[in-house]
Amino acid sequence: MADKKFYLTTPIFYPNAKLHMGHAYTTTLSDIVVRYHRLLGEKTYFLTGSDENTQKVVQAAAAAGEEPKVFLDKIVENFKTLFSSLDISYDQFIRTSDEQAHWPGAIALWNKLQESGDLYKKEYEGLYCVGHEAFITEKDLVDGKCPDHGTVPQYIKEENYFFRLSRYTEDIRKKIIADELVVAPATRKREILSLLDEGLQDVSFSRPRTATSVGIPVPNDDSQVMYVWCDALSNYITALGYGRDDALYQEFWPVNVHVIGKDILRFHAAIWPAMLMSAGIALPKTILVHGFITSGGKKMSKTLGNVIDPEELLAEYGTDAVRYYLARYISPFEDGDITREHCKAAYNADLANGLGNLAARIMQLAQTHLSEPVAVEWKPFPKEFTDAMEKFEVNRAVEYVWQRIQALDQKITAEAPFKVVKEDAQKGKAIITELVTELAAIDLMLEPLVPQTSKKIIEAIMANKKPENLFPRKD
Ligand code: ME8
Repeated sequence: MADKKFYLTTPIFYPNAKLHMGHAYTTTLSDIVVRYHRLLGEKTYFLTGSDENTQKVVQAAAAAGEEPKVFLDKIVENFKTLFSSLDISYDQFIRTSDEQAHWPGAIALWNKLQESGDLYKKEYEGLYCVGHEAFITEKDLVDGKCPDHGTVPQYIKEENYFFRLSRYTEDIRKKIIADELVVAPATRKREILSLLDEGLQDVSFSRPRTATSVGIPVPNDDSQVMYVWCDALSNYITALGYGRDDALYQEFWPVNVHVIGKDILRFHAAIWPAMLMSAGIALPKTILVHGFITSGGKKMSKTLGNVIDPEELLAEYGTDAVRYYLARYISPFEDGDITREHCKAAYNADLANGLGNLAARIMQLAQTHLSEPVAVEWKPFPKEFTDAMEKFEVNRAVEYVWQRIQALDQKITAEAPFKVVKEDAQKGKAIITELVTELAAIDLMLEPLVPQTSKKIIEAIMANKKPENLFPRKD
């Protein structure tokens, strides 16, 4: 097991604004999956980062009246602060503006596509949506605007390099059908297959330097810079040192899981595999596609006043409560909902009255009646837990852990060790020891989900002491 490796990535986020709940979800889900694999003893590598060579960012900096670099550094710092508040255990944060870490690999990959004859220059005319950082078609528009961003797209006529995506449609289809490239869940697999059934068109892979002030220069053609998605997708290998110093690349590629939201499925399950095939690089093993978070059934928006800011939520409830909510109440496969009311109710019921109360009850008994700490042994995870985690059904894994918490609560009530210990000290102590042992088994499953709480509980067990109030009730 020790030499088994596990490499997982999040999307790299646009640093044009602060991260919102959706980004917090992607990253927390990713962290839970990585922590689980780390606990199994696998060698893990966890990558996240920011997608910086984009017009969106330039526009946002201009709107803020700042130099792009100053603006970017501030936002990226803010991303990292949020990740630290969420206890995201990433190994590397890649920035695509990093000319040392990212650019050589992006250029090396471009050269590979070129060598395969998959890049050609063509005059192009079309509509560009800066919100999407992608060309869109007339039929995508509603009242002349992009329905996702509410903006009128730019009409563009220019020379671009095109990538022969069409050449790879059939090969990608076969790999996805055969689960050589797993697209999970099945609904997303069907979605991408139906897109592939229609056939893929070649895509623009560069923009004229005059059209955008940022971008990685196209090798041997000063007039062009790489299109942002071509540049961004390559981060998954450049971060490992592809085209530069490839020890990590050799060790960790192919990636085990790319975690993405449903909005960027086409880029990850069609364009990216085609680029890799063209370059003769192994494909990702799994693309895990989660849904979108809404609040009160609606997209969060300032106008509706239903925006829940992750920083605010963290300040109110703390790291583990936010992680818990996301893990349990947002399905990794479907759209999910979060409201302040539900957060509070879940906090009080599941954490304050549930886990917090259970740990306090048991450790109070242990501290009072046992003369020394219960020796805990590491036991393998139960099948119910591993099954759910291996399938990325994190919410189901959490439900299972909370069933065990409930069952343990019932055991205390049913066996009443606080009474038994008065009549038969030996018997009472044996029950308390069993309770502590079960609490320790539960605690190990809590580590990927609520790491700070898990640590506090195991420390309390080892010190044979009641922990501090883990989740004070909120009124
Ligand atoms: O697309 N609910 O970056 P981005 C859940 N830079 N998740 C959400 C969400 C929501 N409402 N909104 C966004 C980009 N996300 C590109 C990616 S990767 C090579 C380049 C999450 O900042 C979800 O994971 O717009 C989505 O895929 C990602 O944020 C998009 O972040």
